[in-house]
Amino acid sequence: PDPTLPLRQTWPDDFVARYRAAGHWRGETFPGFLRERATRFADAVAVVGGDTRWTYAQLWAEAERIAAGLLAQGLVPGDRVVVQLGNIPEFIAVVCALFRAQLVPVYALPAHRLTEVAHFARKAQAAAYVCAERYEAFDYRTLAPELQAEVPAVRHVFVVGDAAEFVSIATLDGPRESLPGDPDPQSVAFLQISGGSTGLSKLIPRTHDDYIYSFRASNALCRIDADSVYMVALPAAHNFPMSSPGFFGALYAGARVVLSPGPGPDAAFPLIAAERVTCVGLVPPLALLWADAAGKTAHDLSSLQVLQVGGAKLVPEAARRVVAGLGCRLQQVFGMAEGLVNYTRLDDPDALVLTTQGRPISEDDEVLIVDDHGVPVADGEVGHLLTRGPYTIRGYHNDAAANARSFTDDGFYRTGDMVQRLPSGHLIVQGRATDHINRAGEKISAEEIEDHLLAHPQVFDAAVVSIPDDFLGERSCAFVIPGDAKPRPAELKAWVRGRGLAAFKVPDQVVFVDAFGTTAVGKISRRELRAQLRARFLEDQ
Ligand code: J2J
Repeated sequence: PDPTLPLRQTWPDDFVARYRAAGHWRGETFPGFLRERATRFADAVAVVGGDTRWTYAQLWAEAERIAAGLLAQGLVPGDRVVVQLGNIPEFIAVVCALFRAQLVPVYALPAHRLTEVAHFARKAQAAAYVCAERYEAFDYRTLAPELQAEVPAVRHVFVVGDAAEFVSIATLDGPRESLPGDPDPQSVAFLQISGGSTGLSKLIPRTHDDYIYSFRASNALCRIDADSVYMVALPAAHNFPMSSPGFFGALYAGARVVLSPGPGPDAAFPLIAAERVTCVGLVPPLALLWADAAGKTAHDLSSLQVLQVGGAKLVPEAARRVVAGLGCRLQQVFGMAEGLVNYTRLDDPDALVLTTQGRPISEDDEVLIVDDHGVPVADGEVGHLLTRGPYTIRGYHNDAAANARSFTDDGFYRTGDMVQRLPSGHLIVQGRATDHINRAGEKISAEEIEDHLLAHPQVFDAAVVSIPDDFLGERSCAFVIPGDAKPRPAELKAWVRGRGLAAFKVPDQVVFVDAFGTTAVGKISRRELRAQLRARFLEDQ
């Protein structure tokens, strides 16, 4: 028996009572609402991707088949399952199946590789791994046995496509009587992956009650209803296209979900025209690409009503270009997988939409903006954003050290973001207090990459910093003090890649220095060191 089960989030009783009384938490569960929609919207198209079009009834039938099959294979409710699938309909079917069987998905991105997937599996003590035969030219069936060798808890591997020696998702089946009833709404539905600002990614436990509230409320703010067509253009495992309002919001509303095989205009525009897509979420660099391409395309994009941009800061000038290029309503989204999501409202004045990152979803989202000592700053001043609320976690899964760092004693999550609040409640993101690189919305921990560089025999010391980048917003730059022999930059990049990491974590640039030559007296923090290196580098440009 696993002492961490059943996984529950730990909001204090008085908060639980408050969130219920306010109607935020309604006791809904994933299998509960999906079953209901399968009846209410039985013949409406739920999911479109590749050659597949599933109605709500078909999606639910697929989910039940896979759910029963997973239990027949020996998984038991409560088991964690690492899911690494791209933007394919099976991603949604598998996740719905896991909910139906009371199995707990742990979401990996397609870009993740052995080191990362093994870390998630170990942290979650996952019993199974679900992957695609291949996605974007990578064969995940080569990763699976390596994962099992590193994390023996992973006893099962299930594959979408040609399963080779593993079990195919397509052939799974089992008695429907074996399926459990609906779960406790306050139990953990899945584990999401954190951006990982310090060291390795943490696992984020989200409950049925809290997550469903976040996308139900998002639907109202993004005007998603049964007539909407929501496109997933970013990787579907990201919290943004999953829940803000994301494909779950769309499924909750009885809308249609369209999975774009890639985030660029080439893949997305024909699908927008064919499916009459009404809403899509993008990161800033993509939004700019789309805005430029929209003027030149022959595809009809006139169905688009709302273009959401989030994941990284959209500066006002870029926001203007996006609006001019696409001509639909812009919605800025400032969210985090740990919870709090801010939206500009669709009827906000243009000035707010262009210059702010929106305001919280809920009147019960508590926002504190404090100085370095934890004292609230004066109105309008920039400070650290702390938050607590009906869909913000109170702690990471299985990580006491991170919890001590990332949460205050009274349960506020330290977001690491520096913000300023306007009298209207809208927030402007002004920077951050943690050392990660926000590379076009993908968060990279400086510390994690430094550790991998330091493992190279010819690296004496390394500091990884974010550098402003015209296209990506930020790129990563590794400052390296070489050992006796100086490796080539390409060699160090290949080294990081070879450590089993996602390609987006490979430093974009490597700069060799003789010393970190700090002017400060005595010891300085890594954070100050990174700041000095960044400043020196930018001065030299
Ligand atoms: C500046 N920084 C932003 C924005 C996120 C919706 C939208 C995004 C995410 C997400 C999400 C930003 N301007 N508009 O989960 O549901 C940075 C902040 C934040 C971190 C969280 C959602 N939008 N950010 O990006 O967990 O630094 O979630 O704390 O990946 O991204 O990253 P992540």
